Amino acid sequence: MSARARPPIRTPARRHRRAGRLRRTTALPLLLSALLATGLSLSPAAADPAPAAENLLVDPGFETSDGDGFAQCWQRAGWGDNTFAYSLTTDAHTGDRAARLTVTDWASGDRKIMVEETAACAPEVEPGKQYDLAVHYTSTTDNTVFTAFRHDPRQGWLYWTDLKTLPATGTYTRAEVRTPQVPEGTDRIAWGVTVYGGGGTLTLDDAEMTAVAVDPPEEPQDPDASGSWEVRQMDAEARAMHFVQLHNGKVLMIAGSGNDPDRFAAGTFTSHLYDPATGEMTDVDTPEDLFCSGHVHLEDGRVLVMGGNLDYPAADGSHGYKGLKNSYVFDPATNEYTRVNDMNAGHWYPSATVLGNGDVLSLGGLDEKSEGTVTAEYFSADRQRWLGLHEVNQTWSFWGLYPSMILLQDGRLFYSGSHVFGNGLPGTGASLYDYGTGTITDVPGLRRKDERDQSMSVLLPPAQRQRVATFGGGNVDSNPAAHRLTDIVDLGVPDPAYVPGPDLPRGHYSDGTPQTGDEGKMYVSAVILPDGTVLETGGALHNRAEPVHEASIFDPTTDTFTPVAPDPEPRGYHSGSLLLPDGRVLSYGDNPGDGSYATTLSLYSPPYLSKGPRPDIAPPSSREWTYGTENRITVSGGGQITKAALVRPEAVTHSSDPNQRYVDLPMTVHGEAPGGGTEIGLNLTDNPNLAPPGWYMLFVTDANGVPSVAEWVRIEGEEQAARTLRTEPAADATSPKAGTGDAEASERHGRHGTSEHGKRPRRPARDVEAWVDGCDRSYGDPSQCLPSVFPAEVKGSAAKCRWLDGQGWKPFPVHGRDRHRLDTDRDGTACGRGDRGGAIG
Ligand SMILES: [Cu+2]
Repeated sequence: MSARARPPIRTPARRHRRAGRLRRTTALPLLLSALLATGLSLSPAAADPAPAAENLLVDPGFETSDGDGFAQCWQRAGWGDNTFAYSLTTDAHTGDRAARLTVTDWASGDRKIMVEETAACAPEVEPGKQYDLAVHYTSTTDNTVFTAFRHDPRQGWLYWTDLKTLPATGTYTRAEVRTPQVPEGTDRIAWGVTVYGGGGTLTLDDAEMTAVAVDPPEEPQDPDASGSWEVRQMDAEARAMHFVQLHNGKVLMIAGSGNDPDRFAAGTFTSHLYDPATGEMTDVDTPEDLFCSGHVHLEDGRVLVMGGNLDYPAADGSHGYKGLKNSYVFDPATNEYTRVNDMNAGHWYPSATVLGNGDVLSLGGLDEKSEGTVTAEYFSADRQRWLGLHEVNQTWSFWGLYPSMILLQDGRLFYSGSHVFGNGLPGTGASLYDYGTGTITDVPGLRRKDERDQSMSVLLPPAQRQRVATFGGGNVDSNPAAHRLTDIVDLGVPDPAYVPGPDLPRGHYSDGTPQTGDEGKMYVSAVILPDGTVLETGGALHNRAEPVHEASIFDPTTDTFTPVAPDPEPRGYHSGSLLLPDGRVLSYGDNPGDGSYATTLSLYSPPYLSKGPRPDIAPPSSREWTYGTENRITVSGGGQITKAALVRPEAVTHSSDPNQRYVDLPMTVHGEAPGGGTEIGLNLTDNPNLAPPGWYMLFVTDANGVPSVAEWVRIEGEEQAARTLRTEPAADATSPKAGTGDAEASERHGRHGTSEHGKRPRRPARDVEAWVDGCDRSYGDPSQCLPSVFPAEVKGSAAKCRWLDGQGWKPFPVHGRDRHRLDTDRDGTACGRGDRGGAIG
């Protein structure tokens, strides 16, 4: 088995765009109302567990012929290059017949036995409800999986999700799985069992589909649905902008020189360990200036840190920031950094994405000469080292700074268009990148792609849905007012395109003034929460100025924002947020233009923490999980469990954490556990690209929407499966077209899209302005950032000085050319007393 795509069987239906499904309401979450409705409609009989629930399937035992060699309401579906045979066999579990599928000569694709996608056969379902699916089966192959499709009255049939792997068995075995909550806009579902990869014989009989009776949720105990913030003073000056959640519960805070050239000159590089339970901070010896490095969790929970700051820009503008080649591994067991081999080029602001095989791909940033690096870097988990220049597939593309590169289920990377500093990339500003083939395909639809500087992208829950949202953004070079735009792309369809999502809700500035019109924010933080929603918080209107206090929760089942209590602290440049294992969110940082740095941390308790008792997961008997297996846990307390998920711990900086993901775990409810509580089987996907190996936070959420505290579990990479790097284009429907579209895109990007790896001529590094971060260094102290371009409404010397005053600036020195004419009396101090009165106003 290799990491692979699981393409749809219904390609035409899936080609439909999702336009029109997005709503703009911010009313009571639809999920809650759906649950309430479900609860209220329960009859007394349904609340009693004794009577068997109604089987919703037509001909569940494959007994009635459809007159065409198969059973009524069951279809023979599939695609790709393979040989297959369907039959009805008398080798039945009960009754006279069972359905059989034999696949031989498999080269690609899959074959399925599944419920017919018609109104007469596919059961009606209610959004928000869950369903138990079961079947008796025998199989000669492990490459089988429950697959579900859903029907949207406007878009037709759509692939929904894979649910559970069915291991090979020679005797009839019952397999059962509970679906996730049915998404809004779904009126029917169809499902079946897929055989993919290799070959084999699958026999099915006595299928069942029953609605899950849900206990009415408890009334929320706290009528305030906004959540609450606690602000803590740090007990050490940290100036950290890299926050990494470790699997021992601590948070690694990396500052390096903390964006302070004086500390850089003094060789003062710092990191701290933060304990959210006690608030305690511990120093960590930091070998190098890891300011502006990249970071990602390795499979064993250690943190790979790459690149960082070789030098600050020269005051005379002769060079800009320079990137380090160095790389370190931080080990939570010893709290030490250990050096690994250098990368092939320097990287200041590199990306870091863990792949399905546990390897890491790092792209972009500035090199040792302060130029945009075009060298891709590849860390081998097996060899625990960065590969040499020509061991890595090079496209010699410049990906920008902190490009958001998100791993998709077929092994490709999605460049979301979210990045740091200045304009987006040429073309549409978003693309699909196939590392194996070096193919880069533009993805259209991202609005204002040149104003996505310090926007934030997130792979929306669940990862299986393959949707990415990009929130807000600005541009430090042109310094427009940051916007409110949110765009969403469904990457599970053949030709993905961003479509508009709901605008970010408007917030307030620090003085209480409300935002108006299109005013939005850059420096956005987006954090996946344990209940499958996303908290969006923090940000500012302009380059290192005018913090916006606004937070809201995005619900990916309805595509709506619900405003919640905002962080009382400003969280602009060099801020970030991450999910803690107890379900709270930690927000940090703010590094405005005057060079100061936030000394507080904010802890957000989402509304679900004041909605009643929390379910509790007993410590799992095994914390080592493997792909395609069912893992049993015991849950007690709280309400009925409706969902379970693995959430990857964050390693976030600069509004970027492309590895953040929420992997849905379809459940099999096994009933009362021997020692009390409920025993639940959690089915882990067999696709490592959906859940790369490593430590995850396991959460369950009850019918009341209350999540548990996390238990830590580790997904172990399967040696052969996971280590196979995908080197071929995605199969059939999901593959990027190799034709003219690609060539055009490559042309626009200045990239070579067709020649073989290793033979591509090396392209030169990209010239990047010395003042890439939008700061005019002729003014102020080295740590300060006077905007190269002032906000549009701030015109004239006096107005600029008044505006700076409002942003906390004191009179400051002028070193070079006084481009903004802030030192009108030419005494070497800008915005001093003599510069204010008579200035050009
Ligand atoms: Cu930075």
